[in-house]
Amino acid sequence: MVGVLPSQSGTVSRRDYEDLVLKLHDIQAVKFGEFKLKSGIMSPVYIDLRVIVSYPEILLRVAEAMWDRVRGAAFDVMCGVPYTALPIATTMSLQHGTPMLMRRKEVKDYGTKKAIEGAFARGQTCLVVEDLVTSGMSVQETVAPLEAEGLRVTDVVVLIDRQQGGEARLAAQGLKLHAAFTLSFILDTLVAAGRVTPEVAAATKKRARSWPKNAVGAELLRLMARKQTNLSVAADVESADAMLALADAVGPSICVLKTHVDVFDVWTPAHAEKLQALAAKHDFLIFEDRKFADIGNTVSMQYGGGIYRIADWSHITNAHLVPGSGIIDGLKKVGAPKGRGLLLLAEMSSKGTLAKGDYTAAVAAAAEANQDFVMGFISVSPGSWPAGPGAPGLIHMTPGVQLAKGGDDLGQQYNTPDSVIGERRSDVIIVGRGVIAAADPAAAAKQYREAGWNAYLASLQEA
Ligand code: 5BU
Repeated sequence: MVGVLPSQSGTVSRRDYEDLVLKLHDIQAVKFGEFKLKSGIMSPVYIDLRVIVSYPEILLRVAEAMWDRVRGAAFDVMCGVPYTALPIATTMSLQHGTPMLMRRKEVKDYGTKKAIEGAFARGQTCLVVEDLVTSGMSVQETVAPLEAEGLRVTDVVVLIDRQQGGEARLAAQGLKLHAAFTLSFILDTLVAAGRVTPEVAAATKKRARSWPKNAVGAELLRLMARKQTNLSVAADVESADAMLALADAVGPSICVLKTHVDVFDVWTPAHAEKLQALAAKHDFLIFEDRKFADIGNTVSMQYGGGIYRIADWSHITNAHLVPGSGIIDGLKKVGAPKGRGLLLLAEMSSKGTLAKGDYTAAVAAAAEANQDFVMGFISVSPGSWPAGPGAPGLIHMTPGVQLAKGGDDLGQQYNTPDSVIGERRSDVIIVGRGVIAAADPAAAAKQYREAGWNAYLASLQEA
């Protein structure tokens, strides 16, 4: 056995991981090109780890690479997700003496057949072993029957994280994801070895998604997963009181309430307090769409002070990058100590916008360099940015959304939720008049929520 262990110390080095990527590519467990998936969508990457069973040495290395990642996690038993992960879990069990359980794939929750095979006691902790995580949904199908048997599940280990939101989805359920590889790591390794062109790698990374570094960004992804909504309503109504009433009405359907409080006649700290109470009641985040655009020193005063004191109550605000990156520093000085997040305007929905091309690319670079405070973008078509939609942990929020394509007579241009989330690859739809001008805004918000979330789930599965 010793001869095939990845390294003599028993821990797996970066070189070992890179070497294993090349081996997986050799046996065509990971392939690049254009592949048509079940959904009919074309994908530049195809991963099929079932072939690993035919290569015992690679199977052993895979199991060791995954074991290395969960060092430090505490568990009594392990359960592989059927079928591809079963031989991997078995190998880990044999190598390290941790007992294994098996989930029956065919058993739903009827009859007397056992859903979980093996010997275990209620209250034991079970590690879930999976080959690949995309959106995290198949892992959840294994976690549910384990928990129904009284087992605790806190950690999940996978060979490959495709970076399609799985980590966020699992974190929302209190599950920590450990991955031997991210898709980005695999791509970087194959590009370095000359096996994949940088163009194919860039096309693949366009779809990648990882966990946000900014706390508000992370909270937004958790909130979206637990509340099953990617709808933000733009509360552009006539008064602060009307805004509060709207927030209460659409609250159950939204992840973010977007405000323009400078359009109201009156704004007091009491309004801010009431809005915060509604955010807590309905579980949504507040986004004051202030579009800061001055030098760092000025925006820090505008953000923290004045009549509005935006940083005191708004989880999220946004800024143009026209002044240069000093604007991020100025806002961060005020917002970071309060745990806030910033969106940069990379594109706008209005006709003739100058935010495009090189400007958009510069915004993406500034966001990537400031991910502690910048949580994402206001964007319109991130899926068609030449260098991909920005760093994988950044979130895209897109205004100019209605159920029918169109516009208004002042330059606004509308796309549908399907187009914005599916084709243009944004995360959150921002809807103003589509909801607030409807006869029943609460009902309209439900409709937009459903359209947005269905498109979001479909986009996670395509990957
Ligand atoms: P509408 O009623 O859905 O058109 O409202 C859109 C909202 O989004 C409104 O509050 C605008 O100020 C905001 N918006 C936008 O429409 N386009 C942009 O590029 C940006 C913000 Br940034």
